[in-house]
Amino acid sequence: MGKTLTYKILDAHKVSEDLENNTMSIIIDQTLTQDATGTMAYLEFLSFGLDKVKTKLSVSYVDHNTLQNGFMNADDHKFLQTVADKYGIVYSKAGNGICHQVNLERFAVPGRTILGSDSHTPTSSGVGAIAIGAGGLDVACAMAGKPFTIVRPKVVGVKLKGALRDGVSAKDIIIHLLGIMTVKGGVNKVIEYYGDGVKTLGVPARSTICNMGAELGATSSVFPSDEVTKEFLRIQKREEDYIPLEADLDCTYDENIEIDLNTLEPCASCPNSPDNVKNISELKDIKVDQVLIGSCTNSSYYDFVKVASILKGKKIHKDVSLGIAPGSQQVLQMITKNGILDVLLEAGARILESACGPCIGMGQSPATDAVSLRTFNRNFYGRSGTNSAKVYLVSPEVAALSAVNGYISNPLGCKIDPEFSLDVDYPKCDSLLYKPTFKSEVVMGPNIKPIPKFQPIGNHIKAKAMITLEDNITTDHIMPAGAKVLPYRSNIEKISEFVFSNIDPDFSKRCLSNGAGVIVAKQNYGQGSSREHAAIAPRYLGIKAVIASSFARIHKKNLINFGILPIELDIEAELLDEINIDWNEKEIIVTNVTKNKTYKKEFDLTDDDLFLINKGGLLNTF
Ligand code: MIC
Ligand code: SF4
Repeated sequence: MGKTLTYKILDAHKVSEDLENNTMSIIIDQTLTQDATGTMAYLEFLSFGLDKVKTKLSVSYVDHNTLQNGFMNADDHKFLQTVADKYGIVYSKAGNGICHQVNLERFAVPGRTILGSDSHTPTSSGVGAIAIGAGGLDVACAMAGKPFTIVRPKVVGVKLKGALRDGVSAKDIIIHLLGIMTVKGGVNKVIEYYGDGVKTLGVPARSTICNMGAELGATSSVFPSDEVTKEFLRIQKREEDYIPLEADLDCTYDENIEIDLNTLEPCASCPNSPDNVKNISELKDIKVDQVLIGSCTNSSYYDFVKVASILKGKKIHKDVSLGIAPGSQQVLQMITKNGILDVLLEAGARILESACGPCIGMGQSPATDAVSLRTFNRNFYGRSGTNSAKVYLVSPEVAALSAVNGYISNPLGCKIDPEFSLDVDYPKCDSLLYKPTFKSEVVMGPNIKPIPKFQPIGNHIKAKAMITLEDNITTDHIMPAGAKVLPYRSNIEKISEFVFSNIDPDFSKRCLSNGAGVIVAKQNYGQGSSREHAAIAPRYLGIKAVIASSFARIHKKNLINFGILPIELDIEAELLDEINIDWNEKEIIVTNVTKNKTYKKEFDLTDDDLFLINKGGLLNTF
């Protein structure tokens, strides 16, 4: 029987597998980090005592904390630059662009495995790689040459049929898929695209789709590497990286979904979840206050060609603020040369830095109760910096047309203006990329604190429920980001003050005054970001276990990496109920002492996970 593309790549990188636990370990060819998760990842890497990274390529990007309001972020950048230079890592300076956009342009190679300390790392899978998001510690281990272990993924075959109509975009494909699969539908799966519709999508469009596979909770997504990929690599002046790759025709998928591109409608993810999907035609007439175009999902040259085609000769509505963040220096240069920047400026756009910016709450927070249309990938509660804002995730076409009209508008039929050709020169633009010289000494500013040491949690835990939560709690709920909190990413003691602060401002004080605590939640706990701070900071506050009906993949691994026991159970609990947990490698017994209820389950983590929890986390194993 033929193989899926997913398993062609995974099997070519497999170093071992554990059939009993249904896991496989793969060697990682390339890594990427960004600054908000990178400082921890490199502190962890430094603790291994190696003299250089062991990967084919590792790149350290600065794109998240670029707002330098005080010394902290600038100190982090300096630390990252000096570590990169000393240990053999390419450094992408602030201003060079969003990690995933630059990685796609300059470094992603078909057939390779890429591990990144950012959940949207699968953006690079648009060229036919298997790119996976992970916590910083897992990426540090990959840089040290250690294999990365995943649950053997199920492969979902998504057959794309036909071609998109004018005004319908790759973003609509993935939003539509989110409506079908939901934000937990992709956990421990790879979403593999095939069918005659694939060849109608350029690499940037494919990457938009792979990018938001993260919102499905998927391990990765993948497109074949074909003539379209070859052309993309040629215009990026690295044709030599091309190899053709596709699934065998007789392969079978674990799940099958078919999407008819010919009939797909422009759609949106409505507040506050990417899987709250409606067609634009159902939303028309909603007044819009803010429109933002950019982020690692939609900030390619191709996206701005579509935006400029709609904005050409028009002015944005007087009640709308339109912010535009080109994804990279390359994109910025291209829109400057091709007249697109003029069109945007004449329409009334505000040009933002080539960085994550408002996507991670770094500026541009909307007004109270405002409607904000964003071409981004996440509209979780509070992420924009304004809790009452209503954030809709849309395509660049919907965003541009709505900015002109002042209300949500359907771009069906909007064509690309031939003035803005896609057949242009793609400048190499590596002026903010630095190859390592192995000469620097590591510089560590005063805000960069050592990672706290944690003791093992022990097999008999007496604790209290420090918070009880619903389904789909995101890492933005657990460990908020934004301009106020992000500067403390290298300082666990300080950042722990902000755990759950958007939904329960007393959480951290309550934890510290109670000693041991547990978190009780429902389905898909920890969806979203790879930030390991959402595990380390609660652990610092005394959280020993999280009891949830189910977990998101990256977060579950982060909990284990820092010695917190993830228990998959649906239990009844209220705030401050006394919870006892007795566990060993065979079973877990959870007792809600206050409610006099006991729950039992088999121990279902792997031997490796058990080892890490018994040790008090991965860092204690070195
Ligand atoms: C995000 O989009 O939430 C982030 C910020 O890029 C995170 C990483 C982080 O929290 O630093 C991610 O997606 O992993
Ligand atoms: Fe940056 Fe937003 Fe992409 Fe995260 S989702 S990497 S914050 S642009």
